[in-house]
Amino acid sequence: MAGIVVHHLNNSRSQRVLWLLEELGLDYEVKRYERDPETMRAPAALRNIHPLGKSPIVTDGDLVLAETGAIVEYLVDKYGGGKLAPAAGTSERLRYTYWLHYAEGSAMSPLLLKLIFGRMESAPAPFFIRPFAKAIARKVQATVVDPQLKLHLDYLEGEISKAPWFVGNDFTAADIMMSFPLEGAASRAGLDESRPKLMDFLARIHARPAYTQALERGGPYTLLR
Ligand SMILES: N[C@@H](CCC(=O)N[C@@H](CS)C(=O)NCC(=O)O)C(=O)O
Repeated sequence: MAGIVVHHLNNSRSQRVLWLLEELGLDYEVKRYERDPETMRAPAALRNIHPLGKSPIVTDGDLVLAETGAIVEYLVDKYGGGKLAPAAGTSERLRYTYWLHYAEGSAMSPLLLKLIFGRMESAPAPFFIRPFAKAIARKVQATVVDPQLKLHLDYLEGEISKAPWFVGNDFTAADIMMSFPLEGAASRAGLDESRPKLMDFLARIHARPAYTQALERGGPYTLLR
C-alpha cells in the first residue's frame, strides 16, 4: 500500500505540509499540480483526489485527507512520536490547538479579502465601470479589511513577543500552521519591520533547514499578491 502522498499545488498552503514532513524526517511522495496562470485555480485533476479539488490533500494508504489543520494533526499524532506537539492535557496543548485552528479559521479571512479587493482595484473592466469598481474596492479595504488586518497583526505581534514560538519556548506544528498567514501578510497586507517580532519569526522559520528542504521538494513558492 502506498505511503504518504502530498498532492501539492504550486504557491500554496500545501507548502506547510511538506515542511512538516521534513521537520518530522518522514518519507513521502509529492504529486505536483500547477495553478492556472490566469485564474490561479487548481487544475481539475485535483478533484479526482478530493471533491473540492483544493490543496493540500494527503493520501496515506486508503485515507484521503484535506484541510491543512486536519492533515497536520493527523501526521503529528500518527507519525510524530511526541515531536512538534505538547503533551495531551497540558495548557500548552490547548494553546497549540488554538493556534492550529486560528491560522485557517481566523487569520486567513481578512487576507483573502485583501487579495480579492486588491485585485478588484486593478482588474480590467469596461471604462464606465472601472472608476466605481475601484472606488468600492478601496472603500471596502479602508473601512473593513485594513482595520481587521491591523487588529490581527497587532494581536500577533503581542503574542509572539511573549515567547520565541506561538505555543511557548518550543517550536511546534502550530508555528508551521501560522507561517502561511504571516507570509501572506508580509507579501500583500503590510506586515513589515514596524512589527519586528513577527518579522523575526519569519526570518527564524525561513532559516530552518527543513523549511529549505521542503522548498526543494515543492518547487516555486511565491505568494499571491
Ligand atoms: N482551509 C483549506 C483551504 C484550501 C485552499 O483553499 N487551498 C488553495 C491553495 S492555497 C487552493 O487549492 N486553491 C485553488 C482553488 O481553489 O482552485 C486548507 O487549509 O486546506
